[in-house]
Amino acid sequence: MGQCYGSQGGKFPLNDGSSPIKIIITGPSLAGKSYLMYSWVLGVKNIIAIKPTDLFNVEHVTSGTGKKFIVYDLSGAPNMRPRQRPFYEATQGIVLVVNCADKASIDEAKKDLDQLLGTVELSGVPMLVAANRVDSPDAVSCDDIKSKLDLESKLSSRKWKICNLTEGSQEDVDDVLRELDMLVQHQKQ
Ligand SMILES: Nc1nc2c(ncn2[C@@H]2O[C@H](COP(=O)(O)OP(=O)(O)OP(=O)(O)O)[C@@H](O)[C@H]2O)c(=O)[nH]1
Ligand SMILES: [Mg+2]
Repeated sequence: MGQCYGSQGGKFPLNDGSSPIKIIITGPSLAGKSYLMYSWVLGVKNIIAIKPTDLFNVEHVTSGTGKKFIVYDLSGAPNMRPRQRPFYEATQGIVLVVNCADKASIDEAKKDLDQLLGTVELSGVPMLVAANRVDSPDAVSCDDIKSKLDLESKLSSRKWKICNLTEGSQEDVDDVLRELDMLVQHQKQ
């Protein structure tokens, strides 16, 4: 079982259960965003090579419990950010992927987090932080990501969680989807 830690808070929902839940995956370049999305679609064992994302990829994903999601995997390239704003509309859950094995990526993720928190369309939307490659040599730990990104304080007004993603673990990628779904469902209550 992958490890997830978090806290609660937050506001409005949009989905009555008949449409797929809209998720965006965001974070720095090479953080592992597309890897995560295609792990949901194909399974970790079936991923061979992934190209950097030009602007976005979109896929329909069905969880193990039959829950349906529409997932927008956004490019991490900073020059694409202004063109990504239309994808934020009606988002119900955000995944912020951080590459724990790359200190520069963690600094980038801090900037990404601040940009997301300042975006009115995403106000109050639950966020799951995926600590990718947390098992790599010299990786920053999940707890360090929590404090470096100041998650407790910055995400205090929305539902959030941080989950580990360890190399090749389907269980971990499935946990991310399950935990994000739980955040979205709690948000609706
Ligand atoms: N084996 C393994 N490879 C990974 C993992 N995460 C990412 N990768 C690889 O690292 C490279 C970058 O990952 P992507 O998922 O394409 O990164 P991204 O965040 O989508 O990057 P952009 O599209 O450029 O913003 C790809 O070659 C992936 O196959 C992981 O957890 N395990
Ligand atoms: Mg990508």
